[in-house]
Amino acid sequence: MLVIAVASLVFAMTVLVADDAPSPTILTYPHPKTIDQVDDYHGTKVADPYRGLEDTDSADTRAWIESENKLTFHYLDQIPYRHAIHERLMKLWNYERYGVPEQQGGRYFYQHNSGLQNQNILLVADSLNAEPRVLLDPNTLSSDGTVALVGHAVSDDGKLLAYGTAASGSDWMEWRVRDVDTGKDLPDLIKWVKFSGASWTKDNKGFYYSRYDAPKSDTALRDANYFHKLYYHRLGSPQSEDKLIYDRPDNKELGFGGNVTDDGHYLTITVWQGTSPKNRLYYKDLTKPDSEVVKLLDDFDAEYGFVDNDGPVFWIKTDRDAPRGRVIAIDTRHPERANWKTLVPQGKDKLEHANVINDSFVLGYLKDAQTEVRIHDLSGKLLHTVDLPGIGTAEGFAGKRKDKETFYAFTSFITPTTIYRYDLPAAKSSVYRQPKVDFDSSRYETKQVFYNSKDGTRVPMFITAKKGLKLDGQNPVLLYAYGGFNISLTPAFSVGNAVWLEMGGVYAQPNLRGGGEYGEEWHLAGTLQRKQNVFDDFVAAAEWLIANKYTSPSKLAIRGGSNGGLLVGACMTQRPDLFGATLPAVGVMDMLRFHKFTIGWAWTSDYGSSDDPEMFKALYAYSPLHNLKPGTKYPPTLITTADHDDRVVPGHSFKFAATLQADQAGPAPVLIRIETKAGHGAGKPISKQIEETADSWAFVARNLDMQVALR
Ligand code: X98
Repeated sequence: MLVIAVASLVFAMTVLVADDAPSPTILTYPHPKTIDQVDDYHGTKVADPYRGLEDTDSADTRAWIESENKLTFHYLDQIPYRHAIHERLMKLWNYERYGVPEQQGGRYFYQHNSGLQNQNILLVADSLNAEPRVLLDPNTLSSDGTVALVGHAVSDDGKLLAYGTAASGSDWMEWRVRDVDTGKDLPDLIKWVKFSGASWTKDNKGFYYSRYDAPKSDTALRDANYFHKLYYHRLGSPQSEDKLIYDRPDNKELGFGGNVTDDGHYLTITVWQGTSPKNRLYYKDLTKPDSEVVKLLDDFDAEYGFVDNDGPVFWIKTDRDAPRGRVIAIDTRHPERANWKTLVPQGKDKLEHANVINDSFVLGYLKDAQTEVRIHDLSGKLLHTVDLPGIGTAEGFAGKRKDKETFYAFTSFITPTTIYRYDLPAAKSSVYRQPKVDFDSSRYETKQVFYNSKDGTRVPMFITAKKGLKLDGQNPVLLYAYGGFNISLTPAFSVGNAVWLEMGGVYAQPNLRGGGEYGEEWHLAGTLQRKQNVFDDFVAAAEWLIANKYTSPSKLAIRGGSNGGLLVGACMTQRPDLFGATLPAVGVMDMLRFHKFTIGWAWTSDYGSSDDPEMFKALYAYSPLHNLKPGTKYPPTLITTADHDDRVVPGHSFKFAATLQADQAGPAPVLIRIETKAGHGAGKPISKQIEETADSWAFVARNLDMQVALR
């Protein structure tokens, strides 16, 4: 039975769908070629029959991708309310959005989207309230919106824009330079940039950036990235003449980020080894021609984030002896540890962000995963706390020491991102840009609960649902988390989640160990041999939601992307009974081989590596690919990935999908949706985001047996 009722209100269409589609049929899956690949890990033999799927360009893999997509889209096409979900997503997404303004040379630069533009455009205004003009519209760079603006840097005088674009979602970028007055590009072109921004010298004659050597083969989307190099590009010269500033031919894993200090005196060089938050900090005196690189902090013993400098005194945000962070001063003339001064000591909240504006420290903290911003004077004394518009996430707060204003974006699960201007001398926020979204946030509320994980650790979880929710164990719940890499998951509005709420769903977001919400101890508690804690925290969140009558296993969906895709993969293999649907997106599924592709080696600080016998045991125990068991009834699963994902190569999802399809003993569908001309997620065109979200929600709704009622 299909009932479609159109309400009389002009803009509100109600689509009620009682889905009594035929009882599930077992799907017939494509059979990819298998080989007798067996690897020996420290004496343990591990088969990898679908190894061929790692070669995403082979004819066999291409044929398999085509068959899988055909099956997936055939399944999705039959879900009656998929189209209505798509329509509602389109309608809700269609609102004017602004980014956080950045002021350079008196001009204001910010991103803007009129609603459904595939890519945000970059606007410039000659003063705060002047009419802006388009400086760069990435939508003109491709016919299908697959070229994105992924980085930019404006020169201090506001006259030049260095900008990086990426095609089809790849991490590889090309950088160009645009004249802000004329809106025309200069001839400069820089290729093979990855994991880099750009930082202008104060004479506006060039900028620092980092890159790799041009790949020698046509497998640039899979090959490991080593030997990062820091360069200076002088405007008007070809890339071949760029000056190599720093590289380390003796250590292929070191990476470099160059940044010119606001006073123009120094180039700071942040040295990283993978995604570990620990870094080295070097600098170079730019006032002296060909000055040497000084190794200020060279121990990789903690995070050292350069904040600003007062002449030779560097202000640094560090977690050295302060896992939740503090601000220190290091006099570069006497840099010995004994001379360091603590300006803002560690407190009970996690210090996430530090900047110097209006001769004061603007410090962003996380208090149980919610933002608090405090202003301290330059001696470290607390002056006041910024009055934020609510409980949620506030990000931005960029500026220079003498600036009197800064801007920030405020968002929560039910508050679309609003841009505020903060007047520092007056200590006052005012709305700069307020979006108008066709979403009635007054019908919903967010609660934060705390639950105990398997080992008794107290874990926070945000739950957003309609007001007056009945706790009868029957609510469809979408449980989403990340749990790794020191990344904090804080409240944010998303159109996809808003539509999920409108569909009658509950959205739950726990802050698992491995994240950065409570500092480095919390992060480390979810790494290496302790990674199982992350999965235990997620499973405990699911069990809490069930025990507290929010939902039941057949009504509970889990979703996560990237490291969160691993989370979903590990949890569904460990507890196939606990979930009604699973959505692992762009996940790391082969924990024995992830380090062999692109930047995968960089994640060994969180994961360890199968090259190490002890870590092999730990990884093999939870690796999603290696813990699928034939004859198991797995929950309905929609795996998503994309052909140009060079962060987590799609081979992970391909091998996981093929194995899961082969091992599935139950009637639930196991599908893989492979997006084309797309990557890990950054820069994905809105049209593709809408299609993918509609397909995911339709799949979940169908499998949780939801009565979809959309406004
Ligand atoms: C990354 O792999 C981030 C990739 N990456 C960057 C940038 N710098 C890096 C430095 C070292 C290692 C990786 C770096 O993007 C970068 C710097 C400046 C400007 C732009 C980029 N991440 C992990 C990831 O994607 C966790 C989040 C970031 N994973 C995928 C971990 C497992 C799955």
